[in-house]
Amino acid sequence: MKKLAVLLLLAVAAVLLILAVALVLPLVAGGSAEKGQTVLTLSEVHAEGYPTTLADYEFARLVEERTEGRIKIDVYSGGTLYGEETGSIEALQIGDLAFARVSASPVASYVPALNVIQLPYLYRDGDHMWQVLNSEIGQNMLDEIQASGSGLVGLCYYDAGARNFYTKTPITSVADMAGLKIRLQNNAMMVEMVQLLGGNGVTGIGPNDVYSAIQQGTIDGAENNWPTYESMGDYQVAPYFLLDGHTRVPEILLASEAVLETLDPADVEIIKECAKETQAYEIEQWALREKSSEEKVVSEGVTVTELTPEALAEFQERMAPIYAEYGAGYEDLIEQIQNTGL
Ligand code: BDP
Repeated sequence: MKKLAVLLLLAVAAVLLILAVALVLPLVAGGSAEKGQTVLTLSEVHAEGYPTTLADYEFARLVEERTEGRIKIDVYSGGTLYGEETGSIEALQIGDLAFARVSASPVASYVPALNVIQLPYLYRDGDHMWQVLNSEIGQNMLDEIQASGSGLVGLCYYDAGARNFYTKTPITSVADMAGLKIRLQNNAMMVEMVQLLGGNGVTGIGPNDVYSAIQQGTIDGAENNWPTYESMGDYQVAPYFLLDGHTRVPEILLASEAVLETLDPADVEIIKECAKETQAYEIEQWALREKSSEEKVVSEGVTVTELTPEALAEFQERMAPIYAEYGAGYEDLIEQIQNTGL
């Protein structure tokens, strides 16, 4: 009788153990593991159909195909997992999330060297930026993300065009920026940029919340590219778009170092290779969307202001302290970037 009780107890313990393992496993690797398949999660702030979201799905498709189903990536778009990219970056660092497609701007808060490739008025145009990103400079920066000990792994860059200010009231010169509360990404250099122009930078508002912040008057405007301005609907509440192109900030597809360490190294190589392959696809989608978004907001009545060369020069001249502070120690690299393609 006693023996039977012990056996029963052992059986119950075994069942409990199996249950515990089954419950804990899904928490491993920022995703779940089922039938020999590891399911990983990717966070994206943009909506379905946006160029980066399309690239995320393409990345997921390639990874599942090339790992023969060993790795499946679930894409969560629209900021449903993390509305502010800082949240997703921190989740990657502790291995709570496997992938996030983010802007390089908030990543620079964790990897300061990244500020160098997004200095204000650094690139002549998009081609110039891509020549830099596709050169050793771009690869070194991507490598630096992991080498810095951030716990993040930079997989590839995507295009995000140029960022421009948009506001409730028109801006035609630096003087018009005085006192304006401008929403910015979580990056101290960008806050300083707006301060140098006479405005006040506001951080901590996710891109999906900019519309309501403008509507409620918490901020007077924000800055972004054509597709985000259009996609988030911000043009309806801030109909003045200033074509100053102050920054070109590439997007980055990030992975969690902690999560990658749980995977077979051969699969990590596949993941890296697939990410690189999606870059050209995103750039193609980007070009189409940049054009259609611009056309759409213009047809809906947005006022686009182009600066005269003199007015633009004033914006650029104000940036000298940023080059002195954030460019310190990178003088040669900045010169190399400026000379690329000349
Ligand atoms: C968009 C980027 C997105 C950023 C957003 C922002 O694609 O990754 O989150 O800007 O301003 O251009 O926060």
